[in-house]
Amino acid sequence: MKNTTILFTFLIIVLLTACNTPEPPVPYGAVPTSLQVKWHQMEYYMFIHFGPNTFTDKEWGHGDEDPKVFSPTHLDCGQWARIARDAGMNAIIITAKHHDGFCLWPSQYSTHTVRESAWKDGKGDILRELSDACKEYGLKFGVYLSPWDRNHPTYGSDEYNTVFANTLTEALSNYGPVFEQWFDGANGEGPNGKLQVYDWEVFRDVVHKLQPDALIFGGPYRNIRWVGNEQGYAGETNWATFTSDNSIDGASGNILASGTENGKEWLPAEVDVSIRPGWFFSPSTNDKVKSLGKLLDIYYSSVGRNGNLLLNVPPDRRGLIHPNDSAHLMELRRTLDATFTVNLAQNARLTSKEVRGQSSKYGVKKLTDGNFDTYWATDDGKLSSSVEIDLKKAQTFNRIVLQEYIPLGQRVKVFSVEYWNDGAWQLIDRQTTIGYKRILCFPEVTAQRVRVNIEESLACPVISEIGIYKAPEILATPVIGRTKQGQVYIHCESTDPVVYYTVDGTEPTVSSKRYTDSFNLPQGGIVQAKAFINNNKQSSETVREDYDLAPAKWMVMSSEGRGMERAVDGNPYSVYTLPEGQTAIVVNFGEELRLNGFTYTPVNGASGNIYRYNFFVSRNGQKWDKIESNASFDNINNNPVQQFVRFDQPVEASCIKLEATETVEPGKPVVVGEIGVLTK
Ligand code: FUL
Ligand code: CA
Repeated sequence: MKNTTILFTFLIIVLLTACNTPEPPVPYGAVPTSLQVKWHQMEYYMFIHFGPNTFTDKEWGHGDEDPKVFSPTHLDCGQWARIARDAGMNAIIITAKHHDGFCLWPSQYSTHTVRESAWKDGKGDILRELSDACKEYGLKFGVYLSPWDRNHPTYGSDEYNTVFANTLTEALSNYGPVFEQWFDGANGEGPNGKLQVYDWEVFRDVVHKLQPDALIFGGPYRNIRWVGNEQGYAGETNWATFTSDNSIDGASGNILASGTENGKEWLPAEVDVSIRPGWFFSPSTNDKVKSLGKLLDIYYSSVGRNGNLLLNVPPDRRGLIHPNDSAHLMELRRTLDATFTVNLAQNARLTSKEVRGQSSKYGVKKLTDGNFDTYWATDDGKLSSSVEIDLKKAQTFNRIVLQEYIPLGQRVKVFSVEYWNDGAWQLIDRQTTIGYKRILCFPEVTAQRVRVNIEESLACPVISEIGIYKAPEILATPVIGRTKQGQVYIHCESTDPVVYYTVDGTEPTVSSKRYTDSFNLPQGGIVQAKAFINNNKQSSETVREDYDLAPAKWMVMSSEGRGMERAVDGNPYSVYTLPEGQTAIVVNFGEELRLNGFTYTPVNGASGNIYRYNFFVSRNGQKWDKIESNASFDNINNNPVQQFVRFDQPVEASCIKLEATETVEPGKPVVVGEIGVLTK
């Protein structure tokens, strides 16, 4: 009797609790597969571009290179894997076959492989060595294969589709589990000049059959989308949902970067970018490995914007990752660790007016329990809500991390973050999407109370985690640029600095104008900028650009020669090389100007820089007056900086002509970074 009572009471309690716990929110819109959820959780992994191009200094090999050029002297995939692991990455994807058709394994279906190379007397297999190394270091393994093949004799015929399916079969059968199959979208001509129509259905079937757990990048049957650029940036708005038209190139970069709100498919963005200017190693880029500031900026613009970061680290000719690349990767790791180890919200007091069914199962405590699978949610139909975070004492922070519980879909459309200061809420930032992970970066704030507002959501918000962090701020020197139309941009290779600028020749301070957006300066002026971090306690040097009239309407008059517009596009780094035999460049202003002089911007290290010159002006383009005769840009060889030439007296002109009478190395084609005028 007693037992029955106990059982009965127990049952009642169970039933009551069950009734009190509301149902979880129903999924909204397109949702990820469980494989896609796992993929999101990978966040950051390594791309390896390696092959004959490593040795020939090419980005796209032609497929006619001697396979013997492939001859790494100290190849060690264990070194790559160890560096990837130490960098905090959790997978490696390798270019098993790039556009040159060279296979990094001894494929039976090609004669352009490691077997024909000088490496290990043709007995080596890089897919074997790398997949083994990945296992040893606990990394997942992924395969990049370019369907475009500039070597294979069958390319451009039906037969090639079978060859490629066989090639794919080899790569996916013999090296253990593959987490991602990467198909490159570039598609050009094969060795016989023919294009190929790919049989994507067959390729997809091979992947599904041999590696059912692999996600596909590229092609019409993809599960992951390209972000639309190779610079490392996802859109500030980035929906993982996407409505595709089934053609890879059909979507423009912007749509690929931002996804589609209410898109039909779950097709999250992967951000592929190289740590060097090119995808393959070149000795010429050893000093151009992206800086810590730039890498952090890329991290926050990819992982911090609901995308995965596939960072390319190309091994050198020894077959090892160069020390410059690994040093920058480790700096990045250390900075991220220093940033994200202590969550200031961990022991905070969280409150919200809206909790789904007032049930602790969906309560705000779930936001800081470190568990992605538990979440705070509101009642259905409640599409906006706030969470207040009391840090219990004033804390300094500059990063906020938010995560949506994406197995139920991506929902948040507008959100903002505020802090309590002097009796009022102050806005820190207002943004659009969150998705799997969103990291907001902002200058340091010191406050005890923070409020996260979900302002608009497609369905009731479902948030897994909130974190508040303090990142060490990284300083960078601003770079100033101006477009042909006269729009001035100031850019910093780091997320952290606040930039102040002046246009009146005075030194910028924290009371000067704060740079947020480009501004118009077509008539010119002196732009000076300075970057500040750590609440203005630390600053960069001041950088300065002296601008005269913007070349908005100007045209280079030349009967031939491609790229002549580069001499007057406002960009000193874009270069016009005059056609062989032509030594003069004529610029038409499209209006009459009163000139006090002109400027010539040479090209760093170029032998075609102008050393001696004649300079003419004209009011009609027919009759020319010579202003300077066989003058020289002294020391331009040793110090190729912008040259300023002032005339003895002002002249009226609608056209100017700069004629080189001698280049730095006589007889070389003349180069022009930019031509400008002095009107002030
Ligand atoms: C591009 C290729 O053409 C590049 O060479 C590189 O492999 C990059 C990842 O994809 O489409
Ligand atoms: Ca949680």
